[in-house]
Amino acid sequence: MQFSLFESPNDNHAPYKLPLSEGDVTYFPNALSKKASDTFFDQLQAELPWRQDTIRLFGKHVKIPRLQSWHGDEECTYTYSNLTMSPNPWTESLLDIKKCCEVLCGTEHKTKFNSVLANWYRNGQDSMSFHSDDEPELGINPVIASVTLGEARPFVFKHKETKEKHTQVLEHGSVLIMAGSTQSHYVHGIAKTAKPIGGRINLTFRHLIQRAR
Ligand SMILES: O=C(O)CCC(=O)C(=O)O
Ligand SMILES: [Mn+2]
Repeated sequence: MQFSLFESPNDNHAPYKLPLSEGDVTYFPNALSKKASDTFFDQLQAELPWRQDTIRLFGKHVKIPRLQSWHGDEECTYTYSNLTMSPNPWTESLLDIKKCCEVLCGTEHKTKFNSVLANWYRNGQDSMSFHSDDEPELGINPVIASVTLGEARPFVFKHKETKEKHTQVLEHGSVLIMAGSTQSHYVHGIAKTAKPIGGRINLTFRHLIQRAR
């Protein structure tokens, strides 16, 4: 790695907790330097084996509105929406970013990640519908680190019962850490937009728990 991963800290870069009534979400703007973020965006776009998967929704087969690539340790097979993904191997860029997220999680959450879902939103028509990251493999109260590279997009939390909403624009080089009971109480998603916008890559680092065989 020939560049600094972290910006030198200043007031604009200070992390803050989102004002959610439940759960625990911390936003780190500019967690990665501009140069590192630009480089990672280009590398990941070129290197990852991106695919547009099909899921079953209300009995129908539909293409998901984005490209994705699942990576992780050998044993990290992941299933969501009836889609089972075997892990692609780690790349050097993914390992560098993983290390950075583990440092950010350091003092408070002490998490080591063993897998990552990469999503490539090619334009404003690509999106992710409301969901929680609450698959059984993630365990109770998972810590998930979400890295944004490229176009900034609004990320919306919606409380499952009160319907309270909170929007955080996720900027280039930012990391959002979701922890505690966040997934139990909220769904989250990225809406489509008619605005002509550029591409965005999002990486969600996770720790999958291996079931006893
Ligand atoms: O693109 C994002 O910011 C959200 C991604 C996400 O929620 C997921 O991968 O589960
Ligand atoms: Mn999610």
